[in-house]
Amino acid sequence: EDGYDLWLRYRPVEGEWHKAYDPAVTALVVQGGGATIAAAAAELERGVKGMLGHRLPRTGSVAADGAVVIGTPATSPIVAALGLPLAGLGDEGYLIRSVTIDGRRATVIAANGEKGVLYGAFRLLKAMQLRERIDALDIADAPKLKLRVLNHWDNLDRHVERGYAGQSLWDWQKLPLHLDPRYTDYARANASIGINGVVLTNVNANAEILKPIWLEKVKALAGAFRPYGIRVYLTARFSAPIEIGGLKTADPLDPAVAAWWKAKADEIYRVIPDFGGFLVKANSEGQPGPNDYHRTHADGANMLADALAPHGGIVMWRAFVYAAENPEDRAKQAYTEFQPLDGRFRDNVMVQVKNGAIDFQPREPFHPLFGAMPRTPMMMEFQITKEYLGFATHLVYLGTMWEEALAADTFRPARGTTVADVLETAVDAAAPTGMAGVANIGSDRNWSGSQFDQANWYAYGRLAWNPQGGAEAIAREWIRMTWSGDPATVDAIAGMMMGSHEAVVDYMTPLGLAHLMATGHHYGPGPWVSDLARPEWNPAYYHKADAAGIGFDRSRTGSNAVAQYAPELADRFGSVKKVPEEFLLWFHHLPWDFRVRSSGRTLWDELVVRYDRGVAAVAAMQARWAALESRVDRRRWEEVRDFLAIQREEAQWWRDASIAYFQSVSKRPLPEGHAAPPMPLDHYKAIDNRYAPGN
Ligand code: BDP
Repeated sequence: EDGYDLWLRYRPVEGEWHKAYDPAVTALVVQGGGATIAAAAAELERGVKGMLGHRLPRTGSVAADGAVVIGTPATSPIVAALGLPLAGLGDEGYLIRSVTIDGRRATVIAANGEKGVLYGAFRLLKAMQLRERIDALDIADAPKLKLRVLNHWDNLDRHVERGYAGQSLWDWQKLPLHLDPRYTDYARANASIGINGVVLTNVNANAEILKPIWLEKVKALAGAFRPYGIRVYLTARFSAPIEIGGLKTADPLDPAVAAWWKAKADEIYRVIPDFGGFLVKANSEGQPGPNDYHRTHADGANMLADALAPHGGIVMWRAFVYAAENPEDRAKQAYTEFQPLDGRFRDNVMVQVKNGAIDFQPREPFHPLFGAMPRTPMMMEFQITKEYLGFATHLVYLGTMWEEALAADTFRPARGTTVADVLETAVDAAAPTGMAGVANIGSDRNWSGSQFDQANWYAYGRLAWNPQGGAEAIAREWIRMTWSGDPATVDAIAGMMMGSHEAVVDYMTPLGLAHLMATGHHYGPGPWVSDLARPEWNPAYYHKADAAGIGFDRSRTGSNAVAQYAPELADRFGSVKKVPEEFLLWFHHLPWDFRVRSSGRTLWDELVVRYDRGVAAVAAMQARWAALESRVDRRRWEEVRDFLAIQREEAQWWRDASIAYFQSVSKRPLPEGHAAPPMPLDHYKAIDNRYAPGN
């Protein structure tokens, strides 16, 4: 096994489960329906063949015990006649029930729409993958968010920005005439976790994609994904009217510009009638945008929204902005620019906000925009690809990190309103809700660059479906489908995964530090970097370490970024006594001798202890994995073993380099029992990139 099958391995079940499942899945009853119901049927056939070894004959009616009946009341008279309670399930939810039809035992997968049937089919297969009983089923489920989207940062030359899993899956050269079968497997995997939209192109956009020749290729991909309930979206380069439209300006208030986009949208929808819409990165990191014409983000987003609205499309407008003119505290800019625009966006605009206010760091407090724009549909943006978390070779399960962000209390409008609640609560009944995840998928056989990064794709999809879903439960179901159902193995792997995020935080950015990565590739440590052109590109800007202490003062006496949170949180984060320890240095600049509450150690000693704790946690993962040698298949086991060895070396590198640097500033001795870095600081400074892929 090389990991290609992801969590959809459908390996044979053990004898006793064979006995239990066989009589419950003897035939498949499909009455009518379109391509999505056909995809559901094909998946059930595939899964049953794999797990039980038998074909699933199609029958027109329930003729014997064990039929699986799938459909909507509109496509299937049998489903309609059952009068099932589908009312609360929306377009995408499903109901799976053990029923009796004409005196025969049957299982029905019913939904209001075909997508729900497909999701239900994957759920029934999952029940078998997890060895749940399937003879007395009564499962009803529906997604809590409407848009569950992957953002591919894929360039048209197939290079993936911040991608560590090979090239882009989209083989533009062979499209539209050749459809790689991987497109279907990709769509199956996405549908199995409820993802219903994919942005094909990089946020650092190229206007070319909007030309007719490319749209034909996009259409072919859309056709491959459509049966799986997935819509395609594109990134829109704001200056496209100039670059490919021959206009002199891209000013959103210029009628010729608006007309160009309207015509472009009309053209796209003629080619792809169910096109999802645009994702836009504007006035950020050199990207063009409305500010170039002294217009607001709302002016820009609304102009595009008006072009898409007649076709039902939406604009996902990113709030990831920071400019050279605001060097005081980069963390404040998005809120400062966007919060006053609340209520100024069209109904089909979503503001897409990263989980934290800086940039996908190993740990950040939640972004203060969540809860602060109650009249604006707000979309979460997580990064599945591990740009700042050791790329694909470090085993880091992101489920716990995302759970922490989603469970954070915004105190807006009142205590108890979590980030997940903000995402789930539509601003009005018709308004969109959603989540975006920056994909970690590429052309590698294992899709995500490592076996364990598949878990992050999986967990993202599950949390987009239900932002309240628990990271541990998600990890455990992924393990059972991906590795083994043996309880001891599941426990061991779950233990590794559940502690893995805390480990990377410890060995890279403990106690609320952030952005200490070396320039460009964001891989190894570079806390000493302080000579880049813009202040906020430098790690030194973020840690502010000097002889007196370390940390970024965002309290009232500092940048006052705390004031962007609800008053209760501003008070909590702003107080050295009350701030959660994991965010200590995110919000405060403190003396090296500051006493850390939980341990009573000095800040300096605590930092060293945490760096070492991180390295030790990686060593513990290695030991756990070594013990599983006979429990999982060889090839995947070896790959993980090797990657853990890389991670161990690099955790040590992070620890040694960071301590060497901070010690050169703090001038303090290492606490007892903690070894000095083996090499002088200059050695670590000279390691420039360890062959890390760049941008
Ligand atoms: C940063 C990445 C950069 C992205 C940017 C973004 O380094 O490659 O283009 O985020 O999200 O983290 O737009």
